[in-house]
Amino acid sequence: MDSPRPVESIDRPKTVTEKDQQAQTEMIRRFLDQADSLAVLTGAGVSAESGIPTFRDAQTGLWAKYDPMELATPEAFARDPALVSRWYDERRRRCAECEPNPGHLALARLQDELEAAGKRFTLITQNVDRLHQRAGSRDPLELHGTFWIWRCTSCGEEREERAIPLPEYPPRCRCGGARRPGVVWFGEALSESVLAAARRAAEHCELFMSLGTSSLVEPAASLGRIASSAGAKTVEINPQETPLSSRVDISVRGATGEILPLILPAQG
Ligand code: BV8
Ligand code: ZN
Repeated sequence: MDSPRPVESIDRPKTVTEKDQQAQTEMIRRFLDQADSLAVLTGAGVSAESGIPTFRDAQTGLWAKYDPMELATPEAFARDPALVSRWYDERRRRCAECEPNPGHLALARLQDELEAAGKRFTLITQNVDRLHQRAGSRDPLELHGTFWIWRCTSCGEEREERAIPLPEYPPRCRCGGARRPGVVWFGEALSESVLAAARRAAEHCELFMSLGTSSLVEPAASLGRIASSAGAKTVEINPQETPLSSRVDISVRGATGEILPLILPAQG
């Protein structure tokens, strides 16, 4: 099993000094104290320090010759349901061997602290690995679904599939239909109710944090723009610059597993 990448291996521009970062985390903590509602959008970068490759990372081994953007489509599943379900099974196996990292745990604690203080907290995730739930986060909005739920392409029956490895590729429903992962593929519409709830949270929050996402995938990436246009304070944490970086109030060049524990109120 690939061990989780040490944080220092994450390529981080050298320009940001520790002092800058300290000033940024103090300012984020002030934003948190002042805000009565927080909406957080997470992307694959939040799971990176658990050892789960992001969509931007080169794929390895058997999957090196495939482009995730190609595999994560209804066309790919229609063309080769066995290959695509094998790809998801490989990702599920790797995920089952990984643990939530300090970034996931900090977000779960942040939700506890804010909700205990009567504040509103909404976690919106693009990730399909459910590491947020394993870290203790409650009721995340899963914009892109999850590969722990599989749905029959014939009768539509949905059920949690925890068997690793899957019994066959693709797994079969009782009705004989092929089951597909319960994720939203490129070219597929997101759940209207989940997207509406995420948009509402972005519109009404006083503080919006965009964490570990390249801000390239729509309509998830529009949430940061909605929040900043609605007047929320906005924060981004990412070792790399993204299309959102120039729009946010604070853009921290750092790893979420490193930075998020620093913005939590001191353990009291
Ligand atoms: C749709 C599930 C319409 C599958 C995924 C405009 C409007 C609407 C749609 C589009 C549009 N323009 C283009 C589109 C089409 C498309 C799209 O956005 N394409 C992009 C690529 C241009 N969007 C869609 O198809 C969406 N559907 O709009 O449908 C419609 C309406 C009606 C009827 C029919 C159709 C559906 C998109 C959902 C796709 N499914 N996931 C699966 O996982 O297998 S998205 C997939 O990509 C993952 O969820 C992943 O999260 C996401 C990639 O984004 P990130 O999470 O940001 O991950 P990424 O790898 O990109 O970046 C990682 C970041 O982490 C990096 O910035 C890196 O620097 C950073 N990082 C690394 N380490 C760390 C870190 N950060 C912090 N700490 C670290 N340690
Ligand atoms: Zn069925």
